[in-house]
Amino acid sequence: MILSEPQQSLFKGTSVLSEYKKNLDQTFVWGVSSSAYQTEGAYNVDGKGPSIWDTFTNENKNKIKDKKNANIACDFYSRYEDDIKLMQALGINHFRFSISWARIIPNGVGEINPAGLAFYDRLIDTCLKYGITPWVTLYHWDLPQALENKGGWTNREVVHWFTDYVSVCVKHFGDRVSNWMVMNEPMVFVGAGYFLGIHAPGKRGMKNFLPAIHHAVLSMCEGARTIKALQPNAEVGTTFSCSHIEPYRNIEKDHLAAIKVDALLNRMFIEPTLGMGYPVDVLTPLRDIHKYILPGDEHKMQFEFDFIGVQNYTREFVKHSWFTPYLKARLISAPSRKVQHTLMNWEVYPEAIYHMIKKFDTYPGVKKILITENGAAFEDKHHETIISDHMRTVYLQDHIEQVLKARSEGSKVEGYFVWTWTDNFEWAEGYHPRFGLIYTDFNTQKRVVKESGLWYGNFIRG
Ligand code: GCO
Repeated sequence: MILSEPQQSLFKGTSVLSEYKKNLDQTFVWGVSSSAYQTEGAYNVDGKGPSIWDTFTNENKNKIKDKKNANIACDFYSRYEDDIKLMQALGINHFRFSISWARIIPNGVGEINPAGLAFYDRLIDTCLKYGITPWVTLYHWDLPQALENKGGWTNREVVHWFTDYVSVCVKHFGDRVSNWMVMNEPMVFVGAGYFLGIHAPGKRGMKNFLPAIHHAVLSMCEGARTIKALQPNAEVGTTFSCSHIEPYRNIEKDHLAAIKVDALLNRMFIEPTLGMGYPVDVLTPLRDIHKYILPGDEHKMQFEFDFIGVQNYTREFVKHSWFTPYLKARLISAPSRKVQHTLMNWEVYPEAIYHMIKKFDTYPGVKKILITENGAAFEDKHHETIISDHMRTVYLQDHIEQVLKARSEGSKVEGYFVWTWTDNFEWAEGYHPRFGLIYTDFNTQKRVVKESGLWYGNFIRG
């Protein structure tokens, strides 16, 4: 897509950013991210089995803010080719998407669905045809419902179910896919799905949370080993959510609360994989996780990932709170602090991503970092020919600047993916918060490039 002169000048970005970009080598990866459940739709066609998100959204309508589901979502299942063509037109060469386990193996274990494999064959082949490198996430939260009926992530058997599924994918797609991410944000799907009950499958409490954490860690590492065994040259990563954490007041109680929240949100999943064990020394209420660790697990729960995906959006302030069970800590929201925030009520604080890169960079076992998600939900303004989303453009510019600053100081960050390509289904928040570079009209499925999309494409192309 070619921009007119006035459009180009709109999108210059900061001069610091341009300087960083100029000095960057060609190998830095610029891409966009998405996930299967949030975009594909086609929830029950061509032999796909139901996932926990199909059940959660269709059976518990009150769990989702606008009572919607992703049965259709962006209809990416039929529109993928147009979306990829548009990606190419903007100059985006790297696309991160996920595979739906229940499309490949409808019951989670056993029989494989050829139509499911065929869909991802078409998708991957189309990416390659348009010069776009696929980055594939194997698990972005949509567990087959049949496996949830047997306990889901709380059942240790899930490790075998998962590695079997991973091996089907790698055997089938490994000739064309060389960048894999085993999981997306385990803390979020385990915390929100098996402790707070606000995401699928809606389970709560320590008795679900602790086994789900441990089985997710085992699956992440055993899944990664499965990929490497079948495809030794593959680049194998996994992704972690994280927020920069600060104490609300400069008092000891808040400092201690911040240490606990940091351990829970930022350290719980990466540290065991690096051989450091769970951070239960500061998270004493989670000590019982040891009940689920069997002899031999110490090795199974470690893996030397080729890269880790860091997913950051904001920072959080933490205050001591007697009333919060277990943690005795609570987050002070951005609106109540009266600071600039997105439609998710997340503070806009670009330095957070810099701090997170530095934090992960100091772990000796981390070989390479990619920012696999960063982006923002803001209100879009519709004009006749263009959708203006200046706030998103500025958000991206400021965050990318921080990423490149960390890199210029020697941090091993080697790529950046915007969350997200098209507006899509934002889990329990429904369709209201739009994160896309591309506007989706959910009635007609028409796509319109937003200003942020034009800027990002222009920026990548230099
Ligand atoms: C996540 C998921 C995405 C979200 C995004 C915005 O990281 O939570 O990967 O699916 O849509 O982060 O909340």
